[in-house]
Amino acid sequence: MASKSRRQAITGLMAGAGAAFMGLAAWRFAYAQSVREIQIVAQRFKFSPNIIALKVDEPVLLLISSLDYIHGFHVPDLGLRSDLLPGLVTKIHMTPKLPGRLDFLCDNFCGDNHEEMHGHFNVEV
Ligand SMILES: [Cu+2]
Repeated sequence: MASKSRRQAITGLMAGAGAAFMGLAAWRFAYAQSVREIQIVAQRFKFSPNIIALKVDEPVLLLISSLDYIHGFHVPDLGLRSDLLPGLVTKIHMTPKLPGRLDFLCDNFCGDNHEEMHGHFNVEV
């Protein structure tokens, strides 16, 4: 009797874990379907594009490539930054929560016109 109920408990646990896994898989699939991908190219001394429209609560995946240097990608208002290694695609997930302008900039000194290397997101409702 005890072993039967334990077996039922274990079966129940496995079913629960399976359901949780399926739920996670479904969520990941739904997220992958809905996330908008935005390609950004970094090279001395610009980001292309450098003005990007976003929507509040819309998840996006930034795919950032550097062509020539380990530039930085920094969004001060979100406390978000990453190094951009040439030859790799740097992936950054973000979902803006407020409308307005979000500046981004290169924060790795990359040469004489480094200060010109910046852009911004326009986040609209
Ligand atoms: Cu740079």
